[in-house]
Amino acid sequence: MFVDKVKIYVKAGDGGNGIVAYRREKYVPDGGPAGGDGGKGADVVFEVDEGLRTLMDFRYQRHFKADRGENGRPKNQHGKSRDAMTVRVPPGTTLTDEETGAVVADLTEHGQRATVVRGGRGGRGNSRFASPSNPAPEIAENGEPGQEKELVLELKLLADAGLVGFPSVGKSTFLSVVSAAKPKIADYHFTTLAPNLGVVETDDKRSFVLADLPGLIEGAHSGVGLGHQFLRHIERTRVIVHVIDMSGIEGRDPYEDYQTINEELKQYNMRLTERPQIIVANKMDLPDAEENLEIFKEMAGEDVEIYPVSAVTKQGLAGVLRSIADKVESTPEFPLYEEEEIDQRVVYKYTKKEDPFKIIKDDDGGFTIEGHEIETAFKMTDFNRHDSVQRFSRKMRRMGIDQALRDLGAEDGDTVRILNYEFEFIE
Ligand SMILES: Nc1nc2c(ncn2[C@@H]2O[C@H](COP(=O)(O)OP(=O)(O)OP(=O)(O)O)[C@@H](O)[C@H]2O)c(=O)[nH]1
Ligand SMILES: [Mg+2]
Repeated sequence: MFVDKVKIYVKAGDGGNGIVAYRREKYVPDGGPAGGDGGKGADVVFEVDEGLRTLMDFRYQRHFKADRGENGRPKNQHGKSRDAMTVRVPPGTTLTDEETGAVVADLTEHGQRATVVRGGRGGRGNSRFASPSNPAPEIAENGEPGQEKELVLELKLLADAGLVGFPSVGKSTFLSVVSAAKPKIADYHFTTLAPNLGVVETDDKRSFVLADLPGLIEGAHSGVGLGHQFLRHIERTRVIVHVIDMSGIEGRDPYEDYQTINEELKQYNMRLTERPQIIVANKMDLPDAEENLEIFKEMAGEDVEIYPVSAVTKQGLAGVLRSIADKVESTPEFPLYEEEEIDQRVVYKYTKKEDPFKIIKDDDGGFTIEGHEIETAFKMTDFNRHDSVQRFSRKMRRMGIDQALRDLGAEDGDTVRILNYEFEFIE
């Protein structure tokens, strides 16, 4: 089965917790703090594996959770950090952040890697909080939560040229006679349900990769027929090979076909119209084809390159293949995304772009506090330790949350909620 679009969830490992511990040594009556830091949680990294051809494996595994860092240990020993979790994808995979729509990475070359979510840092152990005024603090931080994301993975094949056209015009037949590929061929519409790739060699010993795509019909961009979903596979191709049934054997007008398909390409993505296009006038072995070709040439004008062929009798193939190879060589690659569009930095920017916090008045008179920074601080607090709790309340004060609550009318004893926890507001 060919799978070219999936949605998955990735979560980097949380940092390990720091711990509270003290030195207990012979002849040292009251040892100092000695709680180690937690280790860093694992990142999630995507890597291209050229042995993969589709995104099929992701139909069975959609959740990827990386390892949590190890907790700190006594005697100031730090917990172990975790190695990144590697997720393998086929060449041509684009990763998009489902929430923001930002392109996270476009992975095309074997071995290319992208870190998609970062593991949390380890929480600090109590020895890090020692100060002259508090030489034996009862504070340890929990690990920082790992980042998480919903990602859309799309496979956009890496072909040099792509065959487009109405159903049954002979796209698969063409691929089958110019390469070793064995696509299904039949006289009904939508025989091809997923793209096929073939390696073509020209008579002057040049080669390129040609993709055979499912047929398009009018309205494909709005989902008619198989829709335009497969057009994502020609986004990377340098050359569009537009196949037309010049015999008109199905009762359609070849020139209208030509215009309809071009309109669909435009509707899908304006930039497809920038690609050089070669027209394969197919089925020239059938009656009426010659006459239709003359009319077509007149309508299309001089500038349009037309190659009359018959995929069935193999007439005219060498010339069109050479011309495709020429165009593939002379056309620069079309970058799918501008450099600045691929925003690897989203990973780091995440916390900063959010509001510091938001307070919602609940129906029962309580208050809910939301915001990445305060929620992270909350998760990193060990509420079993008095000093840790004190530190958290200082943070709330410093961020201005206490004052904001007061401004909204909070009084002693009111319920305040963060995430799924409740505590009391104390003046
Ligand atoms: N006479 C003649 N018939 C052809 C030629 N090329 C293809 N055909 C026939 O046209 C029909 C459709 O061919 P396909 O190659 O499956 O067409 P397609 O464009 O891949 O169609 P879809 O996959 O449905 O979009 C088959 O019956 C082929 O034998 C040709 O050059 N001459
Ligand atoms: Mg086909």
